[in-house]
Amino acid sequence: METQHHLLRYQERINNYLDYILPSTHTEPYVLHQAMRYSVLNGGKRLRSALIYATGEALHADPRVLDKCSAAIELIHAFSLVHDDLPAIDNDALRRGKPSCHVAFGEATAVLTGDALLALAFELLASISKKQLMPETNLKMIQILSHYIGSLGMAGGEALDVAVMDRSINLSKLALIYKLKTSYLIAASILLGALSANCTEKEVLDNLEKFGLYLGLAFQIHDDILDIESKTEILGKPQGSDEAKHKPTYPSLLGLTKAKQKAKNVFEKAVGFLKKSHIKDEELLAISYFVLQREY
Ligand code: GRG
Repeated sequence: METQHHLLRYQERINNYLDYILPSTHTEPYVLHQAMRYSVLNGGKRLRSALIYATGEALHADPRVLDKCSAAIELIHAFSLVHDDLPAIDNDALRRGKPSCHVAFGEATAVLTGDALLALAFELLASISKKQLMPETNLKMIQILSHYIGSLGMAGGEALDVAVMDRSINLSKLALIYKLKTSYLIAASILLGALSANCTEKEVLDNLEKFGLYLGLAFQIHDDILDIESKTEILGKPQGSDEAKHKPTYPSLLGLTKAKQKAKNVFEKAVGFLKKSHIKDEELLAISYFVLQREY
């Protein structure tokens, strides 16, 4: 109940803000702007922005800074999904219950949509005013985010993911792939929330980062489980596609029961680090529970 309440509040807020900052479809290039809006304003759960708002509010951040950080993360996340769905990568035709960007607009536009979303994300972050945030903290945000989505983060995780398709790997390799491709963006969201409040205390940031990394792993293992147990209509993407593509997952390596136990253990570890950060955690915890409660 609490989880639902907080998530809905943050979803409404970020959806309105994203609608406001995305270029109009009446501005050239029309089709590119249609594709950008189509790929962002199409009903994502907005978990990452909810984590930013909840972390930032716990530390009394300026709401205008939180809006910009949340939008930047959602734009990057949408970019990663558009490119992930491309024929050259996962070749998925359905995303958030609708035709994927390349199916709706063609591959060239989908590639450019990703490029433009990434550029817009960093333009937004760099536009935070020095009255709202110390410039060195703003720069740190940009450094953290660009590092966590580059070759040592999300893009690197995706490269490894593509390389192991159809191959057998062990659990530690899979854990590395999940950390890079999923956990780093979730950890970056939480760190951006804290930095929005000018929080620079190393111990707090270290514990929050670990909270994010473990939460991200729990999220991705639960995603593997949903791919087996949920339905295409609920997921908004094809159920069973991991198995169909012979993708290594936690359930494929451990079995379903052990994978579920692993997700719970990892989630508890995440909560342990959140507690160690000593920040006000009511809303963050409510949002975190959604990671394992969600059905899509
Ligand atoms: C951004 C530099 C840069 C590169 C991108 C294509 C790519 C490299 C990365 C893709 C990574 C990827 C698809 C990871 C999967 C993460 C995941 C479980 C996504 C689904 O997240 P949800 O369920 O999606 O939060 P919604 O639709 O709710 O937003």
